[in-house]
Amino acid sequence: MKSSKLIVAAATMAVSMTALGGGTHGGGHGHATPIGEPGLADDVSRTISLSMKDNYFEPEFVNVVPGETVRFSIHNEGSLVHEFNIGTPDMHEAHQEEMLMMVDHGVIQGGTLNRDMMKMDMGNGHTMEHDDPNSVLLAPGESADIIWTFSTQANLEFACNVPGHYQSGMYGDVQYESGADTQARAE
Ligand SMILES: [Cu+2]
Repeated sequence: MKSSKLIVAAATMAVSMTALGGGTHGGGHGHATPIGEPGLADDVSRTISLSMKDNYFEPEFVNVVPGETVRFSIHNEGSLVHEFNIGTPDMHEAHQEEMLMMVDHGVIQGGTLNRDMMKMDMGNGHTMEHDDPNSVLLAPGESADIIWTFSTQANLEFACNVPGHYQSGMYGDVQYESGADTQARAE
């Protein structure tokens, strides 16, 4: 994992193709992911509607209960491509390097998302397909649902990792409502 200082430097340089080879964004430690897991529609306790604007989310934070399964109904109401991604700040930072490559390759061009190009083999068996269950990439006017079961307390944010968007404030906190104070210190 790179330190947070490096992301700014990385944004100014070409990112090597190997950055795509990192595997799933959340699985870096080989243990049960702390961020939760994809949920089942039958378990959904409520729907949270989230709007994407240029460049911020509305609302700017969400409250969840540990173990709760939430349906996020996400709408891109901006004029740019935006991402919704549930993860830790470290995960978002790593993901921003991959997103930078998608811009470098023309997959994301302002308000245009080239889904065909996302499926192309980059020559190393990897694609720029954006199919992780904790994230979705939306062109202007598009909507999507993500059903997510939250684990116990973790330092989570929902964020847009399109280059520059996180830095301009396009992220929000996942706040745990109750019963989670015992683990609140877990970074
Ligand atoms: Cu964005």
